[in-house]
Amino acid sequence: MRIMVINPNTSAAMTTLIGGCARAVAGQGTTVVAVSPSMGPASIESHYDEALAVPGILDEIRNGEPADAYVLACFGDPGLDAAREIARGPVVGIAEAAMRTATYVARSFSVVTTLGRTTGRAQELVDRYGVRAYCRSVRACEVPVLELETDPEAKKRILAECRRAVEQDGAESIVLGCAGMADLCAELSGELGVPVIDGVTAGVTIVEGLVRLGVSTSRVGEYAPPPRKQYQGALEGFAL
Ligand code: 5HY
Repeated sequence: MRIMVINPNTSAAMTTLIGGCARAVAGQGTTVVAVSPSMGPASIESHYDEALAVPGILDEIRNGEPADAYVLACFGDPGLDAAREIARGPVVGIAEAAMRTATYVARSFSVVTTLGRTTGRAQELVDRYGVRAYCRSVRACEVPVLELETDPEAKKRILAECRRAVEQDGAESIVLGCAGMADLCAELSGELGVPVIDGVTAGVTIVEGLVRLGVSTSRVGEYAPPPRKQYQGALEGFAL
């Protein structure tokens, strides 16, 4: 099977990191194609960024290489519902994947993400995915997304925030709140002594399972293909 992992921001280095982590967990016979849209924000750290990332995501799904399933590798799960309306196979966002996975291995989790201004979105997703009873807290390490790979203090700051979540908030597991943290799971888990879950790798294993089950997005009701219509201006090419 072929899984498309979409990094919705346009940072090539992050797409490479995400692709490597996704391939490390993909099963035999699974090809992972990690892509980034040709248009969109360099990183997604605000509602504005998130909104502007969605056309690029949808363009990749419509015009990119065909795939059996998709992972949206941005913790805000941007465009998830729209992607499900048009994608041929199942689509999972990394926040949903990581949060739900945490509930299989612990009675509680905390999210540790990048900037504090994105914690409201993470809280919204906790409610949307019905895991409020498990979520102890949403914390931010205040490391900007693109500095995760360049700031020598980044790992230390993420670990410190994870430790506060475990020791002060009672979190029995950690959900990493950025695709750029995907390579830190094992190291953080070893330091903290609790499960640390990243949505990129969780998302790949979930969609692999859905494809193996022969299960995909329902075409009835809310995720039915969108009604045909015209789109003007820069979005003219998005007519289905
Ligand atoms: C992400 N932003 O996973 C999110 C993280 C965040 O560019 N990739 C991004 O802070 O929402």
